[in-house]
Amino acid sequence: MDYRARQAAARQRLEGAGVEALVVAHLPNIRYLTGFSGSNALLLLEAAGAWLYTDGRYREQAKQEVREAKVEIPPKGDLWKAAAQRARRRRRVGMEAEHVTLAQSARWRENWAGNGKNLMPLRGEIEALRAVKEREEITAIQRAVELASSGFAKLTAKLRPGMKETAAAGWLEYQLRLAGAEGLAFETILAGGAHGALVHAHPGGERLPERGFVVVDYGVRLGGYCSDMTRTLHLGEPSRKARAVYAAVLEAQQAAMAAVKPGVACAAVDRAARRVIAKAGWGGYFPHSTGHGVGLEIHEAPRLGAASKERLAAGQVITIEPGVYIPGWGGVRIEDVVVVTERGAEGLTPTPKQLLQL
Ligand SMILES: [Mn+2]
Repeated sequence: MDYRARQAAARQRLEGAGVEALVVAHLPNIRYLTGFSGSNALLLLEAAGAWLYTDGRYREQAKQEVREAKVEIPPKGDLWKAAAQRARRRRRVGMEAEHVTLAQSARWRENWAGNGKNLMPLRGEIEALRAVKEREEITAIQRAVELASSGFAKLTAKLRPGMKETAAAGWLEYQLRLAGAEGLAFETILAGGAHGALVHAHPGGERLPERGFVVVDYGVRLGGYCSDMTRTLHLGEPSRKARAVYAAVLEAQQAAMAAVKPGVACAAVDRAARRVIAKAGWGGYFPHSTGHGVGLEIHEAPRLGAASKERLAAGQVITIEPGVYIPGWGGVRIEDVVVVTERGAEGLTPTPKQLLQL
C-alpha cells in the first residue's frame, strides 16, 4: 500500500478545502493513511508532515505498522491535547465533523483556540479517496470475497429444516474462521421463513422452516478488507409465488449490474433495480438502497440509493443487493461485490445465483 501517495492526495484535498491541517479521527481513515490498525489513535496531517497519537498499549504495534507519520504517545493518554498543541501555530484546521464528539472538539479548542483561528468541519475528505481502490486493495477484497464464498457451499451441505438459526449461523462462522477469516465484517444475518422479511434480522432461537426461504447475508475480514454477500436459498419445494419473487430479485440484480459503468449516477443503478421489482409488482417491498462501497469498512462511499448524488468511477468496489421482503411470508435478497471497470461491472463473487433448493 502506497501511504506516501495516499497522503499526497489527502494534502491536495486539504488545499482544496482551504485548511492548513486536518485532524483525522476516524480509525479506518487513519489506517488508510498510515497503516495503523489499533483501536485508539488520532492523526494530524499537515503539509509538512503527519503525526500519529496513540497510547502505550500500541507502542510496539505502531512501530511495526505506521508508515509516513511520526508516532507520539502523549502522557496520560491525552491525544487531543497533544495534537492541538502540535497544531497551535495553524490558523485554519479541518476536523472530521462526522467522527468527532463534542467532548473531543471541546478538548481541542481548550488547547488550540486563540484569536482569529478557524476550526472547519469537513466531511468525507478521506472517504472520497478511499472510494477508488488501488489494485492491491482490489486483490485484498477479492481474497476476502472468495474466502466468504467458499463458506457458502459448506453451509448448504449442513442446513436442514428445523435447525436453529443461531446454530446455522454459528456453523457458517466457524467454517469461515477455519478457512482463515480474521473476523466477521458484520453480524451474520441468517433468517428463515417470515423472519427473513426483516431486512436486518439477527439469528435467534427461530428454527428454519420445512418450506420457505432462508436469507444468508454475511462477510469476513481478511488483510483488513471486508467482503459482503447475500444468497437466499429455499428449503423444500418453492411455491409459484416464491419462484416469481426470486426471479424478480435476480433480474433486478442483473439489471443493476448491467447499469454499472464509470460516470453513471449511483441513483441510476438503484433505479435500474427498482424498476424491475416494481414491474413485477413488488415495488413497495424493497425498502433499502441497491448497494454501497466496500473496503476497509463494510459500508463506505459510494452509496447506491435513490438520493445518491455521486457518480461511479473506475476502481470503485461496490455491492449490488436488491431485495423483496413480504411481512409474515419471507424475504429474498441477492448480493454480489463488483468492481467498476471501464467495461462495466466485474463481479467478484463466484457463488452461483440460480434458485437453490435444499
Ligand atoms: Mn451489503
